[in-house]
Amino acid sequence: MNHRLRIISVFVFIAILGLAVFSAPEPQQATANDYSDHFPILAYAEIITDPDSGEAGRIDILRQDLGNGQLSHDFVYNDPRRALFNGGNAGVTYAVNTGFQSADANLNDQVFWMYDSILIWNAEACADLTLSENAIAPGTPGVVKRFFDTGVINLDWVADLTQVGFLSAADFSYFAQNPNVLGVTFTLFWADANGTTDIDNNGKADVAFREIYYNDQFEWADNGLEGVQPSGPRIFDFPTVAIHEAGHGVSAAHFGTIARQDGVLIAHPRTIMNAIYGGTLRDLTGHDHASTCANWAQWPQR
Ligand SMILES: [Ca+2]
Ligand SMILES: [Ca+2]
Repeated sequence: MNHRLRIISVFVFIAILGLAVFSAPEPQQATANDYSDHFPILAYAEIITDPDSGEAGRIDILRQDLGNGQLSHDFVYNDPRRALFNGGNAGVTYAVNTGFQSADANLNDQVFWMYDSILIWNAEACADLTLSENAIAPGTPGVVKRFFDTGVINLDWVADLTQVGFLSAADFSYFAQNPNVLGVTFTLFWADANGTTDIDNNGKADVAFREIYYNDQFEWADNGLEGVQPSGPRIFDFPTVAIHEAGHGVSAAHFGTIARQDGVLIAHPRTIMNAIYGGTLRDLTGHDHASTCANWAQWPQR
């Protein structure tokens, strides 16, 4: 059954940013296990936008995401390149940066939700994801944030997936350039002189790390308030967006058919990973279970 959705925002999967700033060193005599000339490139930004922005084409996108619910890029188990940065963990590590919090009045425990949005995926009984936490110094600027500031990708991230937190457009030029973006998950790939790598030969580009940011220009809540208020700004449910973005963080892709019916966008089936935001949804649905199980139940034997 279709579910009518009060449309607040639209997820848009945008393509390559192509922002590699490293020049690869001179090719060397490489062995099968020599990844010393590999470097990270910023490859994808998966964003959620405010449809009231009137951005051309955004609201009227009709799409079908009916694949296996998995992104075309993923972490490599026991990746020696990631191990250099995540403490030597063969699996996937995460970090929650508590230094960039929003002061929005209806956002009571944003740190809890930054954790919970990751752990809800980790809790899937079918999956062997087994995320583990790495500490990050509160207020450490994100790698992508610094990239937008300086044009350099610093080789100093501490986890494979980091909830960086809230930034304003004034603090994050990405949001200044895209003022309608509510939240974004950046994915960086490993590359070498020949381009994106796939060292485990699973047909998926190898992920170096991911970072999630939220736009504090908007009004957020986690206390049940959301939508168009009688007066004042519109309010967006933070847990809903955080769980969706964390889904991208563990390689979940958009899923479901998005259509316009009698002037109203509908999504079918309703899932956390729908390409549109249709109001508060804080539980994984059957499809979300299925897609993450299909991906991670095989970990690390993919
Ligand atoms: Ca791969
Ligand atoms: Ca705000």
